Amino acid sequence: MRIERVDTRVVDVPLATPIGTAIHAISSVGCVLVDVWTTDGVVGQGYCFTINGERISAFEAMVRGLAEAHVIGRDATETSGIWADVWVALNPTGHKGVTIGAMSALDVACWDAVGKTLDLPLHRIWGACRDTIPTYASSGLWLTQSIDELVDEAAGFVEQGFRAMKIRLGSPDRQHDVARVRAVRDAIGPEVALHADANQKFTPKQAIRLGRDLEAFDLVWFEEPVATHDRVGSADVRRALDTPIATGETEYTRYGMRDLVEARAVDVLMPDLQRMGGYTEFRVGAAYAATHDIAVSTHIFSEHSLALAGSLPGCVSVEHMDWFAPLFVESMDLNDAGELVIPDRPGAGFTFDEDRIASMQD
Ligand code: SMN
Ligand code: MG
Repeated sequence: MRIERVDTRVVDVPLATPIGTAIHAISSVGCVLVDVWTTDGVVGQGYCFTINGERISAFEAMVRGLAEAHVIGRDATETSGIWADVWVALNPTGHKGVTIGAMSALDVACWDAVGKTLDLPLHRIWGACRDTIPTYASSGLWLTQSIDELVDEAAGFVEQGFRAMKIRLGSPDRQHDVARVRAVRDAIGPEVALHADANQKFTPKQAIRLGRDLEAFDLVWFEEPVATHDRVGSADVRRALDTPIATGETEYTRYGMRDLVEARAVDVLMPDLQRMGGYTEFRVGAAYAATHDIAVSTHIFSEHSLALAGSLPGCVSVEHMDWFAPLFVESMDLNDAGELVIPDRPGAGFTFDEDRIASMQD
């Protein structure tokens, strides 16, 4: 399965409605789609993205540069070797941001080609551990919504079959965040799990005060309470609260995971497929987390994270974000227990929907 060609294209996928967090205003996700073609005619697919497509051409250029120097001409099974070579080559440029995001798209595409060639789902190649994984509805309960809208949306998630969901925090007035969480908790009742995400909005003191006010609402976790670089602050918040702290989506590679764990800043690690650098490095980060008995929950990239969840015993949930669904022919399958089914299809289990993508490029 020698790789003979790598194609890239950029597509802007609009969100159903513009949304906001404490630090984002998002109306679309601009994606670089990567097709890795092997000499057997198999295509492996991956992507990376930026919010609103900002500076996405830099990612496409980085994918092309890495593909030409390190991927084309090699066997698709050489994922670890490609990763190691790219790591060395990127030393002068850096191991965060555009470089690692581009590497991620290529690594996922190579793995997808391997699975499709062998006609096996990736979680089976890596060693399967489950058929389904808990999830939570994450495409909603934004900071920009009124309390009435939050309550309606939360009820809608329960109607769709979700048994868990995530609300965003970060209102200028602490009591407003408390009122928002109370309204959603009242709407869904005690049996449905509720996560909360502050997107790094708070100082440690602010996060502790809010976190104490929110202890009564039995949150699954308080996510990114403080700036991602403030690992000591995150550890302070974690020590002060009973509610578990989830963080890690803004960190890069195994070393970002290590820094959070060593600082005792995290209860649930949330590696992001793009910022980890793809499946190969995500699995290294997850193995490191396992040596500390730290749970892992995947950050966005819902479709492509299912193969990871199906092979990582320490994975406790996959975030259900619908942003990228229009890219794929196949849909994520939510079962009657409100869990996502790990697809038993070859490779990552998802293929680009060419007609839909063409219509989005018009
Ligand atoms: C999030 C990430 C990226 C964009 C918007 C919101 C959020 C999450 O932190 O964890 O879903
Ligand atoms: Mg988050």
